[in-house]
Amino acid sequence: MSQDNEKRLAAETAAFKYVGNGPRGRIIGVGTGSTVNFFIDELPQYRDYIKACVSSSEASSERLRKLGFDVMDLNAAGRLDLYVDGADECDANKCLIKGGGAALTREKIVAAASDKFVCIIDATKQVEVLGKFPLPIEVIPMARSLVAREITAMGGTPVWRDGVTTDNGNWIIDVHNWRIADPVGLEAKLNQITGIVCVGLFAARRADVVIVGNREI
Ligand code: ABF
Repeated sequence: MSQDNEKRLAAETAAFKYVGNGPRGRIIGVGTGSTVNFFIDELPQYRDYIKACVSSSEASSERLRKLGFDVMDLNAAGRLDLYVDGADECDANKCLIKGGGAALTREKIVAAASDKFVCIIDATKQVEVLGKFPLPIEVIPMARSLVAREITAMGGTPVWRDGVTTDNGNWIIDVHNWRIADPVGLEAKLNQITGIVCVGLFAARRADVVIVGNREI
């Protein structure tokens, strides 16, 4: 099966099982990326089940609005019981690298506000050890070099994603050459560095369910 078909299948499976089988009139959290775009395109057939959405990016909000869904501010929505999003890498413990699309901060906020985080991926995203995909880190622009030096001292190779500004007005550093054997420990350590807004390592709050194609793990 092609990568795109596997993404579409994961999106269809998540929509059917976690939206279509859920209660009606819910507010659901919706992530970002090409797999999530397939998920959004599935949602019109479950319209009765969705009162509104909270989205992790301007791009997803626009796509949802075009399909006639109401997109709410998280502050007004309160706690969500479902969040569906993609990932760049996923290990056997459902720890993730996210942020290839530069939406990691909002994604982490929506994940933190949700009771169930369903991650939809194709098989190419499954890894034994996280880190082949460069780890995205959102930084306050004036702290870019400071953060880069700290990361270098920790053994990573920081590369500024030049030309990219996040939805929050910040910059992204991608950290190459890191074999992330302890995702929880590394996430906690990076969270202590001044100037870092958010780390694209989702380990403390990892996925609850991962759907690969039509397989759930
Ligand atoms: C978001 O979209 C990100 O956290 C991740 O970077 C990306 C995955 O994109 P795709 O589904 O296009 O592979 O979920």
